[in-house]
Amino acid sequence: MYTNNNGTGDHTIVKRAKEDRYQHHDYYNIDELLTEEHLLARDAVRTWVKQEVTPIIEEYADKAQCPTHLFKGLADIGAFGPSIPAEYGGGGMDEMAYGVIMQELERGDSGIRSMASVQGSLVMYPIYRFGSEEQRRKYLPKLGNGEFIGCFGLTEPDYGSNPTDMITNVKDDGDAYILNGAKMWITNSPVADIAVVWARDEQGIIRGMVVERDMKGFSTPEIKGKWSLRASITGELVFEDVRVPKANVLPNVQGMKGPLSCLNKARYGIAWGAIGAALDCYDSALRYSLERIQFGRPIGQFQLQQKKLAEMITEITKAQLLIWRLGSLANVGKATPAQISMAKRNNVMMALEIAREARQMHGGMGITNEYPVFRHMMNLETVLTYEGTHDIHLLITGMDITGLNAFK
Ligand code: TGC
Ligand code: FAD
Repeated sequence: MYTNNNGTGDHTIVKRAKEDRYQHHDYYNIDELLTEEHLLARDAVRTWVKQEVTPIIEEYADKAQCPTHLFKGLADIGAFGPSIPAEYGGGGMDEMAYGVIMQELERGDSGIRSMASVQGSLVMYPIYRFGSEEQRRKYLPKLGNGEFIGCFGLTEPDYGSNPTDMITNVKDDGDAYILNGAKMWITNSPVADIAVVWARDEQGIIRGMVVERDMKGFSTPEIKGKWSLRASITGELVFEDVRVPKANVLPNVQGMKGPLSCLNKARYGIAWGAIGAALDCYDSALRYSLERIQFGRPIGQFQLQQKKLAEMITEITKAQLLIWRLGSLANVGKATPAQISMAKRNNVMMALEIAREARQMHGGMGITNEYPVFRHMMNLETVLTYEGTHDIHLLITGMDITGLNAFK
């Protein structure tokens, strides 16, 4: 319920259902660069978001609850591992299809996109890429159809931007490893059935392993009090002498290139996803500017408001072109980690700045949950930080162009 704000002086209370009036915006005809398959995938996810996410997301964000019932729906629309082969529970599509799906999900909410990017890029992908055939057959179909929820444990309380120095460790114990340590800020951990965990062995080598929910000594306390990504559940992973069978260790990778390769996939998806959040903020601001009357005319008629809208669509279009090119490179296996960093950094900051401008354009209404912009803005503060902070991605670009490491 809200007070009519159309400037007519009619202050009757009208009911506004959580109707999703989002319209397609494609200023540079970028759809012409996508295939029929990409457009079908995108439109199917957009329809699902309008039906399943928009009507409930404000309430879940308000209560800081995760809509866990959506995991099954995400599986049904093919959001888990879109580019993993279908025989292993993925969608068998290309990287561009994966991207447009992430964009549409984040148009709904960054937390919903997070559910899908963790499951697909950070859990299914490492098992597919680095796992044994037995591990692939055991876990991937169940992750793909939403029967299992997964999480990814890299960050530790004292090692965020610098996971290479992690202290979580395993010790050899015959046919198992004994795992000790803790991971922090782990998306989905309190509801996860399995966790892909990265830990240091006795030789100092980083190894990946699948830890299952019922393993003794393994717990996943929830982290509460987040003002951002409120519809996404976040927790810790605590390991107290957890006996992990050696059969659960991913055999085909050692060292930091294991987890960092997974991050390439997820960062790529985030670079697409951020455009979705930006588009939703732009869409809402554009519509509001045409409906909101001040000084006897729609605020969209004032030059200052037009400047904001014109700059928003310009920045969105530049981000779309950047990601389309990155998607083309990813499809042929040529997208470099540094190129992915550039896109993640650029597109997330672009989206955050658009969310902040859109909030201003909505005036006081912009701080309420009548409109999606403040929720997107709060979410994007996390997106700017996770999967490598804004500054870390700048340093990755800096190192790539100079050859000099400014991290340490
Ligand atoms: P460095 O010495 O440069 O490299 C160590 C080894 O890793 C290789 N490598 C990569 N391999 C694949 N992809 C990449 N992007 C890679 N970057 C490095 C490298 O070639 C080397 O291999 P080898 O064989 O020679 O050993 O590593 P460093 O210790 O200097 O660290 C580099 C740095 C700072 C860039 C890296 O640590 C980093 O990216 N830090 C940021 C941490 C981060 O992004 N954490 C994300 C946690 S997961 C998360 O946030 C999920 S949120 C999910 C959601 O809800 O959506
Ligand atoms: P820090 O590394 O302590 O950084 C603090 C500040 O210092 C930042 O501004 C950073 O840019 C800056 N800084 C650090 N090093 C340098 C440097 N060398 N030069 C210049 N500046 C520097 N992790 C997972 O493993 N799995 C998950 O599923 C996951 N989900 C997350 C969900 C949420 C909601 C959040 C908030 C985080 C999640 N993370 C996850 C963790 C996330 O990846 C880390 O928060 C992020 O990598 C930053 O680490 P940090 O928070 O420890 O910050």
